[in-house]
This record gives sequence, structure tokens and C-alpha cells, in this order.
Amino acid sequence: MPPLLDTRASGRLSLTAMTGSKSFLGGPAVATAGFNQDYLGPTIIMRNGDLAAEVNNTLDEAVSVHWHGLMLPGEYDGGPHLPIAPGATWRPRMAIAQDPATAWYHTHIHERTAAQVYSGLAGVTHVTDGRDDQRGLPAEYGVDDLTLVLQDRRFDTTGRMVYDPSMMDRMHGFTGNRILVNGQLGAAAVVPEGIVRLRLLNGSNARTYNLFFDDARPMHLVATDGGFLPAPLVLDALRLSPGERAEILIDFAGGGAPVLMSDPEQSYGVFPFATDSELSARITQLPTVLDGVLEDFTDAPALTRQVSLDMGMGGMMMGGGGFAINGQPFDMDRIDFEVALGSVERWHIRSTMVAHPFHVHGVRFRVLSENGAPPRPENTGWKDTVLVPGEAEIVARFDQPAGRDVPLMFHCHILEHEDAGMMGQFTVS
Ligand SMILES: [Cu+2]
Repeated sequence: MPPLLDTRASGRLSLTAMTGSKSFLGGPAVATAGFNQDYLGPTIIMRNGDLAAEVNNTLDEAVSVHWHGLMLPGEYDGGPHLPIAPGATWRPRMAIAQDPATAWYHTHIHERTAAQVYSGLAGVTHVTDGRDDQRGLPAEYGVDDLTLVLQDRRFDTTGRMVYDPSMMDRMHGFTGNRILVNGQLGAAAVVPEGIVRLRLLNGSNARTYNLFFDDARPMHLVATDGGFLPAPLVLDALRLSPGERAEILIDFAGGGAPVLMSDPEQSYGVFPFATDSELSARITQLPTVLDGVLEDFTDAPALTRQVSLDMGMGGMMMGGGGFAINGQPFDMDRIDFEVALGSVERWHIRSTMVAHPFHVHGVRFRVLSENGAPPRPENTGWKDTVLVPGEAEIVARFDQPAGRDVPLMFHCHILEHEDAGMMGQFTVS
């Protein structure tokens, strides 16, 4: 597991973006970056209340820290308008006020996000209310409550991790040939023979996983991006696109050594588990209900907007351009939408060419439909990122203010697409 950074007692949080060096599986060491360590960052545990953060940047280029999944005003969101210059420190004074959730944080500098996140500038956040015992949920970090950051990375024949996107990589997003879990190749989890909670983050630049177990054991979905479901949902497979999180419960009673797999195309191993009967199984019963409350917004008057995620064929032929939203590539100086504070909006999202994972900052939304049909089970809870293979309709209340100088972002979470211009921004006032 990543080291823990528990902010609950102090209400303070200190991160330092630093360069690192890491050898994966005994291969040659490569230059990496991380928060407080060589690659990735600590798992930050926070609760509702004031949180005084400081982020130091010791790199020789600007970075930012976007709190993906935290409900914060534009001035604390950490997007491309809030770069931390080399040697500088950012000190957001945040007020955390939201339901428990697994969120994450990563750098978000326009045109540099893909390379910087790939190098390691990301980590996981747990927002907790300390009531998981009452919910009957596993909550012992690293024992029966595992945080798993899934990232594919490309290794060359000498075992060196590389990031050298070709034009095709920029078109489709950069994918790797090995899967890192929490920054490690060849890792495994040893778990008790009981119920284990997996907090999954797809921290990959572009790869979408379709996760399942090789022995077909069920996955019990308890939380999506923005919080708990009203009750667990049983799934055979779980689709997780870049930026999405899911919390699932797995029953390891009876032992065994199942492997978390993914497809499509050829199926491949993502992460192996081993059970140890010596470990005490704290939770042995699956909860039947949870306390997630979903708002359906059906009665709320709502403005409707169209959002087209564009990959122009002509632009691509010219060398990888053509990435835009509603025909316009991202412009730091252009506000795309002006949203009324506290209002509800329905956004109709349409993907072109490939399925794009769509993320909106500063809100959690519900998915009303996908290609005209009810959403997939894993998209029925609170979301902030959703894969849009064709069309999807989402609805959200915009409660976080954001001015013209610090607008909120909406974008494709294939990081190469985002950097190439598939991003827009909005104010909330
Ligand atoms: Cu995209």
C-alpha cells in the first residue's frame, strides 16, 4: 500500500512534488516524479472540516494539484489556472464537506498533464466519516481495505519505463505493455479469508479496464466516484475508465488465489491475490444495505447543454490535432459555459471516433442514460467521470463557485486527448 497521510487530527496536509528515480522489476532506474516520494504519493485520509494544505514544488517545471473528486470552489480546485511555479508553495485553505468517497489527486498543467501524471504525480484520497464499522465495511488500511492504483506503463526491451508518444499514441492515448499496481510491477496482495474492500483507481493515461476475477467470483460494488450506493450491486465485471474509482467487496472465505483480470481483446492479469488463514477476518458478512443517498433530479428545472468530444479526421491527418469540444480546442482565456450557482444542468455528451471518459470538476453527477438506455450498473451511483462510448446524458447541481480567473474544467480523461485540446472550462456564479 502507499504510505498513509492521515490529516484527521491535525487538519493539515503537506505535499512536496519531487523528482525521483525508480527501477521497476530490477530493470534500469528511470527518472520519475512523486509527492513526498519517488513515484506516486501517499494515500491522504481526510474528514469533513477545515483542511490547510501546502504543496511545495521542487521540480524545475510548474505542476499543480487537482483534487479530483473533492467538491471545492474553483480557487482550490488545482486545475491549469493554479500552477505552482518551480520552488513555490501553494497553500489552499479548504473546507471539506461531502459524503465519504475515494477520490484522488494529480497534476493538471495544460499540455503537460499526460507526461507529468505518467511520471508519477498522482495519489489517492479517502474522504471518511469514521462510520464504516456501522456500515459493516472493511476499513483496516492495507489489511482488509486495500487501495489499488491501476496504471499501465510501457517498458522497452531493456526494462526501462518509457513515455514517447507517437502520433498514433496521441490519437488513441498512450497505453503500456505492463500493469503497475501502486507503482509496482509483480506485486500481490495477501488477504484474510473474509470480506475485503478494494478501492480501485484507474490512474492510467488512456487504458480502460474491464475487470473480473479469473475464478468468476462476484464483485460487490459499494461505492462509485462520488460516494456509497444505497445497497451493494453484484457484478461479474466492472468497467473502469481513466479517472474513475470504484469500491468493491470481495469474499475470500474459503481461501484460494484468485487473480484480478482485465480484457477486452486478450485478457490479461492485473493483480494476484493470496489468502492467509492466519490473518483474522474482521468482516465475514456482506452488508445488504448502505447509506448512500442518490438524488435523481427529475423534478428540478434544468438547463440543457450539448457537449461534443471532437476528434476531427482532418486535424488528425495533419499531425494529431483536431482535438476539441464543440469544435473548439481548449483555450485558457475562453470561458465555454457560464453556470448559475446552485442550478441544475443536464449535459448531453457525445463522443466521436473513440469512447472518451468525460470528467467534470467541482460536481458529482448522475448518469441519466447511455446511448438512450439506462446506465450500466457501475454508472448508477454518484459519478464525476464516465466513459461515453457513444452518447450519455448526465445531470448535476453546480454548488461550487468558480470565477473567470479560476474556472472549473470539463474534459476527456484520456490525458493525451485532454492535453491536445479536448477540454473546456466554466464559471459558476
Ligand atoms: Cu478522449
